[in-house]
Amino acid sequence: MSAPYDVPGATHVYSGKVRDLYEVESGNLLMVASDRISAYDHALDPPIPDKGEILTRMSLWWFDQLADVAPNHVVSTDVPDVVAGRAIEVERLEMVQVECIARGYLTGSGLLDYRATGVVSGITLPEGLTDGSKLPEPIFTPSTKAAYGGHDEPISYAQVAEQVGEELAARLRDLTLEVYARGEAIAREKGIVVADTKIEIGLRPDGTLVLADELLTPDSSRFWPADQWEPGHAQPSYDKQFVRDWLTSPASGWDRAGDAPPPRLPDDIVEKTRARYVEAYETLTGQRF
Ligand code: PZK
Repeated sequence: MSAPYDVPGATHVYSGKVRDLYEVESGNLLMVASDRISAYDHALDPPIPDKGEILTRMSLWWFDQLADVAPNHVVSTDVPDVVAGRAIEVERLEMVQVECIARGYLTGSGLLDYRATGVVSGITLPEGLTDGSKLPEPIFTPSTKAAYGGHDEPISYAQVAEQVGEELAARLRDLTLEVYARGEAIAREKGIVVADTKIEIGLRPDGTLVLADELLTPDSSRFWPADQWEPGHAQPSYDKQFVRDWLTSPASGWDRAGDAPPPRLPDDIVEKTRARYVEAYETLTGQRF
């Protein structure tokens, strides 16, 4: 794969759907957030202007907010000009090969598992829950880390313990739930429900757990407007609702079930979506973007 940005002094090593990873001379990594957006499992065109910078600044803000919960991988925001604002130099860690997810609300794959079995990640939930229900308490719902393009499979806590050992499994679960609890409480005060979050955890050589990747952004978490929360149906997405509504409207002419890629987003949908990312950032942090 060719490097998305030509970054002086950095070697491209990996690309995800919306972020790219480079290696720099010190041995550290450079994590670059693009403006790409995905919906319904498709990368969309055009990108959302400033999205990468907004989410980078949001992650940095969260790393600060949660600095007393765990150390993070941030080394420096002094990065080459071509990626200024959208990149962070980070400490290279040994990444945990489990997706660490906490859920405080029931939706998505958790809801599907609940409807089929009453159980999510090995945890039996009470009867009568529906799409968007608040759970009695947040739960740890890990999944496998699929290769690029693959789909993560939910696993139980017992399977995490088999994979990484009892001790590390317990530390991953406890940290994930603490990050979620703190993040949810902070966002709630600002009128944003964080329904769930996926965090990336790495290990230092001495065994310290370190928060990596992005933290509590709308790409890694489900953000819902708190004033519109109403269990019983899919909740509107804080950031992507204009995109989803347009893609599934007759106006787009797109068949979500078909093979064709989604059509190009109209300018007004791009602009309204950008405004939502700005609003999320400003609402959470109290700072102007
Ligand atoms: C690392 N990813 C996923 C994220 C991508 C890929 N601090 C770290 N040390 C070692 N490895 C990683 C990290 C982090 N973060 C993260 N893969 C490896 C990923 C963003 C963009 F292209």
